Amino acid sequence: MQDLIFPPSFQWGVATSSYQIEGAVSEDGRAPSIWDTFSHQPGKVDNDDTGDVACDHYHRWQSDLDMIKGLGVDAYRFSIAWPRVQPLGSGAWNPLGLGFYDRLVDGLLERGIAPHVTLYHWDLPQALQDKGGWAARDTVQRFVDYALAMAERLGDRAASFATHNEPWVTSVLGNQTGLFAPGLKDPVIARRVAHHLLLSHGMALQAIRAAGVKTPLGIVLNQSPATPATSSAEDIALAAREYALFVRWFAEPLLLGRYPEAPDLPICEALQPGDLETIAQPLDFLGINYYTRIWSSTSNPPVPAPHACGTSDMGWENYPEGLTELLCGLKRDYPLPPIFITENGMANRDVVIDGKVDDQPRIEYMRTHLQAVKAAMNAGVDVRGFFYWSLMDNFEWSSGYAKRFGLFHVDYKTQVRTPKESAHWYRRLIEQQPSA
Ligand code: IFM
Repeated sequence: MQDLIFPPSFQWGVATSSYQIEGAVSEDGRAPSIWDTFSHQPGKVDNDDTGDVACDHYHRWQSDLDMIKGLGVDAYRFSIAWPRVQPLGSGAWNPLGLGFYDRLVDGLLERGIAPHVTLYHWDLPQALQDKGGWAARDTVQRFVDYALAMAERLGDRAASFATHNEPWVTSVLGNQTGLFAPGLKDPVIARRVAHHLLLSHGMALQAIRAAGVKTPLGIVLNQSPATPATSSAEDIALAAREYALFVRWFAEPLLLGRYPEAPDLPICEALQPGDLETIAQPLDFLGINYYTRIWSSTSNPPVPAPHACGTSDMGWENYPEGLTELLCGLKRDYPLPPIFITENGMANRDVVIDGKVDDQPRIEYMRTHLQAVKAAMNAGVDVRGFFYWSLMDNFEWSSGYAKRFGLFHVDYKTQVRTPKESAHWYRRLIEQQPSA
């Protein structure tokens, strides 16, 4: 592991999100989110799984925090379920929901773990979707009110606030392909949603800073480099377009205050004067979620990606070099704030045998991706931390519970958590880092 020694101040963490682990969807005043509605529609999620119980973290949070502490990590990234703290997305606050996150944050601090809070990881209150969801400009102000309230409540204890997790997913998978909640299939709505997400991020940062909250503020983007499958002009052009829609469409307004321009790129018709200046607020950090690369082939059938490092159970190519390529490309193209790798991990077909889960492919994935992070740091990219996705197996959105990303295996019948070999490996890796 000698090649995996990081600077003493580097933060080691694990990540989860509210709907994927909490369960208790109708307890203590929580109202439905778009994911409750979506997952209860037959055929939307594999096996018709829902987040009704998930990992039952809402009840088991204390032992889950002990489990996190046992890993020896410095930091835990989790999200707040908006419909738990403000059930209808506007108006009344729910003291029981607020109390849950107060206790979670205090419980982390008692265990010496830094709480990194994501404000929106896709569980929009259904009441707001009923009024147009993120396609409606009014939802922007609703989010700003919610974000400010959370920042004022937890800002004295949180290590950071990220406004949104992966706005590309909310916009494209939720509103263009319909694979995720709310399940719409309209590219114009999807672009409007993307713009409103970015605008709500900028306005939230303005409001939180104006209120005097000093906690570091940022946003989390899912990003991938795009590789042309061949050296043909068509494949090269496709890779450039896919990179523009996946990476530049979000990075450019945030970091340069403009949308990427090219004749074949769509325009954003929701854009109003002043929006871009609002979106481009200074960032204290940028979170990057990386899993795989985009492979761009115009052939029919497409030229297959090489898959030299194997494939995850999601069918995604393991391509660690892509993380170095991505980070170095971002540094080349944009003025970057400090970077955190807020998610990286793989789904594996994990089974418990004699109380053990021997997930060697995951260890290899982590080892090679951490090497890729180091290579980017050696090339001058300012990476401050790494959060493995995910702490434990959980509700993998439209794939349900079949896909397992966790360092801990979850038996959904008994809720027993079993550390996988990768959890032991991660703990040993963190143990051997120089102390801060
Ligand atoms: O589980 C998701 C997470 O919610 C967001 N980023 C990607 C993960 C794996 O698909």
